[in-house]
Amino acid sequence: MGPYTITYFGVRGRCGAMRIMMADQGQEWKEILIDFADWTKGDLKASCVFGQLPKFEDGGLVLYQSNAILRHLGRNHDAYGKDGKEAALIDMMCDGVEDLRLKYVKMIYQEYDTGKDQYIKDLPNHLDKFEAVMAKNKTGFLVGNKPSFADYGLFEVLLNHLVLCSSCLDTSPSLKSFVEKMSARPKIKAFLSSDAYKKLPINGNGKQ
Ligand code: GTS
Repeated sequence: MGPYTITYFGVRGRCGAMRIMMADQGQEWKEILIDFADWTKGDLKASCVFGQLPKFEDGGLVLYQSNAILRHLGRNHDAYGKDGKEAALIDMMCDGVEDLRLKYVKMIYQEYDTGKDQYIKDLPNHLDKFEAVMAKNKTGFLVGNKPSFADYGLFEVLLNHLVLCSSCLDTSPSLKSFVEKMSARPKIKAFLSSDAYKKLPINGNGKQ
């Protein structure tokens, strides 16, 4: 597979899940980090289909939209379910993760000082849905019996939430065990302790 190249700003942001996924799949990739101050100066922004990053290259294929990139990786690395029904459920869970990510991003970028406490109070209501799916499936993954791209997305968004509130999974035993097991997968463990991962802030505004 590949070679893969990610072009993105120097944050985990919307590339957190795909990086963890590629690391776990034993897939190497190249990073091109863009300084936000230079972003609008050249022609990169104008060349991006939606005027935004991340940009992902798989050989000659150029992709934008982080969830489309995750799906592409899911297809390439057999992490998109065993059949069409599992794939549909994985898509559904990916969209559910996206809804949570959007709430998180809105709080981080627009309401951190005024809305963080309320966000944390409301969090069990959002996490309960994932807890119920995880508990029902009983395999330690959202769908099927191995990690899909939706699991990597959920894992990464939960890591961010644990930074926001270290006790946020205390009432979600299945999610807590999921995060522990994903974190202990050898290639994920190595990636999470690498400088490449640790040097990048979670978000572009320094809030977390
Ligand atoms: N839906 C897109 C995706 O999932 O990839 C959103 C991409 C996006 O919002 N990119 C932001 C961007 O390019 C950076 S970040 O929010 O991912 O950190 N911003 C610069 C700009 O000019 O819009």
